[in-house]
Amino acid sequence: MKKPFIVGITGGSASGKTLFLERLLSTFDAGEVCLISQDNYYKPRELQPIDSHGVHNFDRPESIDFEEYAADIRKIQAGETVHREEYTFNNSAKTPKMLTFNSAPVVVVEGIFVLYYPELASLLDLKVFIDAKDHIKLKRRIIRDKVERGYDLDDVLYRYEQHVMPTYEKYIKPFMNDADLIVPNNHNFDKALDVIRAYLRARTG
Ligand code: UZR
Ligand code: MG
Repeated sequence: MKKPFIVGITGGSASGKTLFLERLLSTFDAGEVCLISQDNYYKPRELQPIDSHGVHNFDRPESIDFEEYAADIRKIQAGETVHREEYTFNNSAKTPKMLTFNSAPVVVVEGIFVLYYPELASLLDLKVFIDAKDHIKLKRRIIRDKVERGYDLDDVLYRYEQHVMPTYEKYIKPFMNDADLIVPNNHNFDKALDVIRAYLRARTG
């Protein structure tokens, strides 16, 4: 098998990374693409940094076990299969699934810090940055955190102001300059998705 082609997708929280990937991956067969998300490499809650108000901060680069993440990406790049327990966010009632990542011609690496860590960024053959305006990200984040992650509004706003925004400014946005492609996602990303899909399609043949 040819060496997998590795695409990194980053952008601020709630910029639309996951939706972009759902749309992208839905047009490929399971064996053609492998998605390995940074979400599944959060360190356990008890190891998360605590801010000055005693609140866990999940938006620090050290919140992620990037060494394990990079090691697993390298394994997939070498054609191996990787197993990893799903990360269930705030939802302790949810039993984590065991995830299996099979190597594939196209491997997608997604998360807020994939360009920040040189160990991760250096593995990427194509770097995509999804960019949305701050008020749009906040709106999406309020809705998502309520529906999918079970946080209440005060909690969402506190984290957004105290953790998410400072992280975006310091650890995410500066790396926009390192991206090969920037996809604006304030309204929709349909054309950019078509272009990226066709480019990756050519790499699965
Ligand atoms: P995306 N996150 C949680 O909400 N709960 C956790 O247990 C772990 C992480 C959030 C994290 C970050 N911050 O902003 C976001 N907080 O997940 C990254 N608080 O995910 O890129 O899909 O928005
Ligand atoms: Mg996401």
